[in-house]
Amino acid sequence: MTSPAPSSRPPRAELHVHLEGTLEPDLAFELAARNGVELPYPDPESLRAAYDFADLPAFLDLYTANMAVLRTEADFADLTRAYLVRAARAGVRHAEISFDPQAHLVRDVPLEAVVGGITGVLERAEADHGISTLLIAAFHRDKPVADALDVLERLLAMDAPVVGIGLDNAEIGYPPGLFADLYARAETAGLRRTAHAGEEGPAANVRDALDLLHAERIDHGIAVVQDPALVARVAAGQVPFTVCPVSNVRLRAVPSLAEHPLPDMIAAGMLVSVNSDDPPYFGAYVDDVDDAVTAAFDLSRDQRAALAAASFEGSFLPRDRVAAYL
Ligand code: ES4
Ligand code: ZN
Repeated sequence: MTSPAPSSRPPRAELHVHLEGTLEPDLAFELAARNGVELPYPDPESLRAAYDFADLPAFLDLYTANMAVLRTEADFADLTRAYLVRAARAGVRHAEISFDPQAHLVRDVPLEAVVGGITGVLERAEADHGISTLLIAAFHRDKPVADALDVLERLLAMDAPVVGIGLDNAEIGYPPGLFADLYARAETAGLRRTAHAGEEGPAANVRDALDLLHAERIDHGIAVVQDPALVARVAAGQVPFTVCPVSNVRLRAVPSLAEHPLPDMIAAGMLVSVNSDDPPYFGAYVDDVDDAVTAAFDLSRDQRAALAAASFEGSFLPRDRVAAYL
């Protein structure tokens, strides 16, 4: 897909993007060659052709397998830089990027290499790419909470520049309440809190993320529409929801964009932003997602401007920084 120059789009923030999910097939092959890692595909085109997913677990299998090419601090720096270059073209002025520390520790990649590679580039993101950034450490809900707590303590001990924590991976069978201790520790440490909930799981997971984890923001959360009382609550409280409509279609959480609950969430007065999730895997960076949503729901210029404003309003930036973007 081609994208017009950033000036033709309203400035926006991106609040829901997995750094490891921004790995383009070309870069995957470049890093594989550099690190002597064998990918089970002959070329980048064949890898991209495999990006056809039956559900979230099928996507997570390939997403996790491709991480084998990420080994050194330079790899994480290159990955981060490539995302920022493309995000700038999409009109992104502020990005809250999550990464999966556990996915690299299990492969014996040092936490220092992961954090060092990412933050070295993020420190220069404003000067080099015109994008302010915040980093979120996401934890795997299908792993024991003790693992997550251990990694969080390590991040705190090394004074890693993370603004907050998230919770990702397969949702079914791993309800939010399992991570109450992790979120309590993060809250005590002064970290911000988001969590994937109601992506493939029920509305109760959204409620539990709010009540049991004290999540300040919900990633996806599309199942909320199954519970009108909860919709009223999150609308009244202006809880930010970072929705990824193309991701939801590509992972078959919803049958089509036309049937996506985004318009209902907006109509209910919820604070909703539109995001990419894992752009190359789902064939859409956030400008492509904006275009797809605009076409599917025939959004007006005002509605698009409201979504762009909501992307900043739902951020973890201080209020004066948000105001400067609006
Ligand atoms: C993810 Cl789409 C999605 N859902 C849950 N966890 C994830 N990690 C990366 N992408
Ligand atoms: Zn996600």
